[in-house]
Amino acid sequence: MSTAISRRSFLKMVTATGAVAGTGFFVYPGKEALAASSAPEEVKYSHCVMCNHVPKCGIKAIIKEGKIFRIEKREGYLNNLLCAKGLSSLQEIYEPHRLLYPVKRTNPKGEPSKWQRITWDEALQTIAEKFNGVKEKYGADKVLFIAGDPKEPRSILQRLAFTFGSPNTGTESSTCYTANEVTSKLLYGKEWYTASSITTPGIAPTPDTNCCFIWGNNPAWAMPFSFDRMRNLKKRGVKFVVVDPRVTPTVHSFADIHLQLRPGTDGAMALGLAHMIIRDGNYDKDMVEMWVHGWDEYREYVRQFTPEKTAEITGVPVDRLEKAAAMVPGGPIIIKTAPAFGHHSNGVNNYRAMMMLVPLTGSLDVPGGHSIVNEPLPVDLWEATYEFARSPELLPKIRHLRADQEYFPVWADLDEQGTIQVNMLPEYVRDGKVRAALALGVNTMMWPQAHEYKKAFQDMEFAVAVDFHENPWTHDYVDMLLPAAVSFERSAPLTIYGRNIFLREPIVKPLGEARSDWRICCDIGTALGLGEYFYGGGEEAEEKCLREVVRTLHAGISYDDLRAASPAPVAIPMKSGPKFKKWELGMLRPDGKPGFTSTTGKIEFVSEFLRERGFDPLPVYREPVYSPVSTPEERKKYTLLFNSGSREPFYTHSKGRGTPWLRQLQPDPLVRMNPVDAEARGIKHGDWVLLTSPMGKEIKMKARLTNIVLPGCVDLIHGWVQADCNLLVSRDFDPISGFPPYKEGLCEIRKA
Ligand SMILES: Nc1nc2c(c(=O)[nH]1)N[C@H]1C(S)=C(S)[C@@H](COP(=O)(O)OP(=O)(O)OC[C@H]3O[C@@H](n4cnc5c(=O)[nH]c(N)nc54)[C@H](O)[C@@H]3O)O[C@H]1N2
Ligand SMILES: Nc1nc2c(c(=O)[nH]1)N[C@H]1C(S)=C(S)[C@@H](COP(=O)(O)OP(=O)(O)OC[C@H]3O[C@@H](n4cnc5c(=O)[nH]c(N)nc54)[C@H](O)[C@@H]3O)O[C@H]1N2
Ligand code: SF4
Ligand SMILES: [Mo]
Repeated sequence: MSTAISRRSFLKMVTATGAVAGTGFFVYPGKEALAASSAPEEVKYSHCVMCNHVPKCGIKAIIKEGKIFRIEKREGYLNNLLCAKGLSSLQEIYEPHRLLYPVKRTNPKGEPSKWQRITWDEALQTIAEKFNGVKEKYGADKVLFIAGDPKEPRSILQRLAFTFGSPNTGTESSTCYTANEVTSKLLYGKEWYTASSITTPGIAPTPDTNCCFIWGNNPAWAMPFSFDRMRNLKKRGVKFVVVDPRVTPTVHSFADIHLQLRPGTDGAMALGLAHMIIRDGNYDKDMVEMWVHGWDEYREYVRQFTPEKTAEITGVPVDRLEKAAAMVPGGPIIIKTAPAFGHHSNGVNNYRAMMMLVPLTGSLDVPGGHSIVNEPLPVDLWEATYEFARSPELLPKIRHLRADQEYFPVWADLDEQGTIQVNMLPEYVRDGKVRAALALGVNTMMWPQAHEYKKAFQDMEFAVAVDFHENPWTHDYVDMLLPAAVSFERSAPLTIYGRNIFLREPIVKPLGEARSDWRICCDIGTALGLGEYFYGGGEEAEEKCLREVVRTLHAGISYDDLRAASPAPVAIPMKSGPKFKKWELGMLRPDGKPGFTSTTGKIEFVSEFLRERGFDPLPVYREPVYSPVSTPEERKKYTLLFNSGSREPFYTHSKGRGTPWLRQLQPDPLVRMNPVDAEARGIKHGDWVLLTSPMGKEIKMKARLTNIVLPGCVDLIHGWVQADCNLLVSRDFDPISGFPPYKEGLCEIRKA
């Protein structure tokens, strides 16, 4: 053990100076990471996972002496441009504070951690004793298996949970993608492939697309590769409407019309557009007559959202609303949105109102519209198979033990993949529904009022985290910490572009004693006495798992075929050509009848599923929980509307702050505010300011004065430990999806 600066003091240091320095206990000795520049070069191919996008961007790595020396874009690849984060992934692997060994806590949880290095054998034995102990005393379901933003370990984590007997697996998608999925399932039915493909239209430029809405999405910063593809769409003459309270680079690059609405009023905006489209007869009458359930009730509800009322609620002038509605006729529309759309207390209903515009305008599963995937491969969102995760086989027997059932019955009843809504973790622990956890890549700062989640981990009988680094804001509350291999050191489940399947193999060896998440899960499964499902653990388990993933694709290819083709992909041919309007062809229902898998077999503009569970079945518009309209008293004290967690180009959530290239580009936690609001408060560009909200907490950020944000609005960047914007966000979850209201609320700012 060298003398050291800990990760904690390292973080303080980088906070204070923006510099990276020092070595320490868990610290990778920096110099050894570097190869001699004269050494011979070897080229290997991989994929970037710095922002966990699918499809991932291609990486060409120059290797010398077994170390990555340089990273370049991968020519001839679908996503071949690398953003700043992708280019900096080199620094993530050799970040001087990589965690290299398993460690256990020697002091109480909740205090600054004191860790002791242990062997993998001791770690696995302890985990097995603790988890099996909880299982014997309280039941297997009391152990939670949770993954944060990392997507790749989710299938193996589920296999581990279900085989152990717990239905309680959760992910960060509790704040991210699942609200889209819930919305889509409420409209079209539980069938997952339909739901996921409709909500995420691949912007495949076709001359048939008439108009593209970019709604609550800033691909310029959050999804650079799709930004590029959308530019092609623009070049082909497609018209764009951007719906965003900010004037982002996406607005500058695309918007023929910018609807700069008050945050959180999207539901009213969508209902207002529907009003004008119906008023002008610009809707698909056959579709509505044949395939929409609840049309009369919906049309009656929409009647009240006149242009004038919509303008009053959203703040967008009537003439601009009319211009946007007038763009719709003439062909199918595409609505490009993003998970962040669900970050509202009325998120799902706002979403439903917006997504109903797709069938309303005749844009469902037609050329140039929102297509439903043709001959879907049986892979989950994380590029492994359900069969591998064992969900179809095991989940039906244990799903009644889900911890989220009483809190979010809509989510729980719609979910067939086995991912619970984890945002009530403090309540689950308080109520004894969760007593232990395996946490792969979890960051407590992702939740509103993070201290409650920290306490939840602290109060568990046993919690073990797996990460690249020791992050005190999460790991001070767990009992044990295991070192994870980074993407370049491990295989992926699979990497899939359309029907092209890539095998991503490790390009360098793991540093220290780091292990891949897949192997760690197999090792834990084996230690738990379930070795037959986890190949006995050990170094070869990962490959054996992947062989099983490929086998369960049932696509006529094997793992060896993929390896032989690597780094090129293997293409899975379609049995027949693409089909459209698949519901008419009976392709969406297991019984082969025309229609959808919803309760009524139609597209539910009025949701019977919601009605059965006591919710209003219409896509009702409700004001944000805190807003000038709903809380006028609070508004007097907190005069600014806030939007937290806008993506910025250089970081993914809480990651990357220790990466020198990125930190140089963005050294401080920022709040963007309009110069008008700054001047009224005596704040100058670059001043440190204090932010407060009705939650009673205070954080300190640096002011960036910019016209990107509307006067009266501010925009806070998330993921900074020294300024966690989620302390200002309330836990007023959307009652349907359980999503937090990250993108609405009130706050006040003063000079520090
Ligand atoms: N205020 C506000 N809060 C938000 C949002 C917002 O917009 N506003 N957005 C929400 C959304 S959409 C999301 S997706 C979440 C983000 O969710 P988080 O899960 O908080 O994302 P990260 O900060 O990336 O944290 C991931 C952790 O996993 C570790 N890690 C990364 N890759 C791996 C891996 O492969 N294996 C292992 N074992 N560990 C790994 C990282 O070191 C890090 O500690 O935040 C949510 N929180
Ligand atoms: N660089 C980078 N890229 C990322 C990530 C990252 O952390 N960093 N995270 C990834 C993840 S997990 C996700 S979920 C995606 C998120 O991707 P996006 O959803 O595109 O990201 P955001 O910047 O949170 O939000 C998009 C836009 O929504 C606008 N907005 C805010 N409130 C409202 C509102 O009430 N109504 C409307 N219509 N618009 C509103 C914001 O002004 C912003 O311009 O990004 C992914 N890409
Ligand atoms: S957009 Fe950037 S961070 Fe995301 S996969 Fe591509 S290169 Fe990596
Ligand atoms: Mo996300």
